[in-house]
Amino acid sequence: MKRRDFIRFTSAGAATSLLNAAGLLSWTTRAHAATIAKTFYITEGFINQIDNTNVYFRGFSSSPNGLNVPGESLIVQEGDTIQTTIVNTLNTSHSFVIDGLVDSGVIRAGETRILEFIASSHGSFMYYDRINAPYNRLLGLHGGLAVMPQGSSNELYPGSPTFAQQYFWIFHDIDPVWHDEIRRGRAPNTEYVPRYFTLNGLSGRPPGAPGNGDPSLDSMHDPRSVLHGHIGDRALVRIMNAGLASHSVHPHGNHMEWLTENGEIRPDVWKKDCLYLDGNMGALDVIYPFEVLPDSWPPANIGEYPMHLHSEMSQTAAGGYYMFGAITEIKFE
Ligand SMILES: [Cu+2]
Repeated sequence: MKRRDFIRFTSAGAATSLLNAAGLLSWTTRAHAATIAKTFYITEGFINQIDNTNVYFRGFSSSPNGLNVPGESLIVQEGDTIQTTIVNTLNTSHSFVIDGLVDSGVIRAGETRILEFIASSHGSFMYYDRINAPYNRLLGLHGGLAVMPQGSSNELYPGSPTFAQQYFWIFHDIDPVWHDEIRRGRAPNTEYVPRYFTLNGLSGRPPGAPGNGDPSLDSMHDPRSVLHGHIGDRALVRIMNAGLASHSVHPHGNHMEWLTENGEIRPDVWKKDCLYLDGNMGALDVIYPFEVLPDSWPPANIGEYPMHLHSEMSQTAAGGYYMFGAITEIKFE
């Protein structure tokens, strides 16, 4: 019997164990399975938006006093045992679900539940709360899980095109009226009107705006979201949609290699400029290849390009603040 590793993601150590100095998700293969331990605290709070509205959220947070929306991204290897401890600090019932891998059932108010399950298949997954669906997920109870194929450090699935680095792009859209109704324990009875659009929990803060350049506020400077690399630093992007709005995802500079759609491997890998992302838990896996820009003359191999969504609404906040939506940057260094 081979030695079994036990890896604990603590609240303080989690970010550093997953993100290197540049903010990239790092990964090295292990010859044998490990047990991965992670504690999530279900917490609540208000997040101040650019128009000064305080919007209520709940999250799978890495500390009892924090509020992480989305929850911290996890990366494990196929065959690993994942031991998640869910501490429900709220006075409402919640759950922790990864379709195909684990379903906690109801975790009651104040309850702590330890779940142990095997990461039995590789791919990109959303963990989320399915109680009162989709409301608790919309309030922020969601996050990303990457399961690497066994023994592989550079493939999405065995035989897939290879990559050199990987990211999560978790999109979300927020109707503050719905959030407030759910906070009061009621089911929303108004039409869904998303007012804020986020990428990994943040929106763009264009030059001159409060928070511009602050990586904790500005999605255009958040190292979890900004793709950066040199020519050849092929970037796997695990795209998921926690919100209800569908999107057209458009990174400029290069086309994307389209590997999966809603968990299904594409029969052929196409290169696409824009990709449709379904609302309500749509998912895509793509590789942004960091190639010399195909249409530039003279050939460009450095520069900065946006990733935005091709519906104008998604690029706004509060019904009008343009460039305060779901956007980030791609940096050829
Ligand atoms: Cu575009």
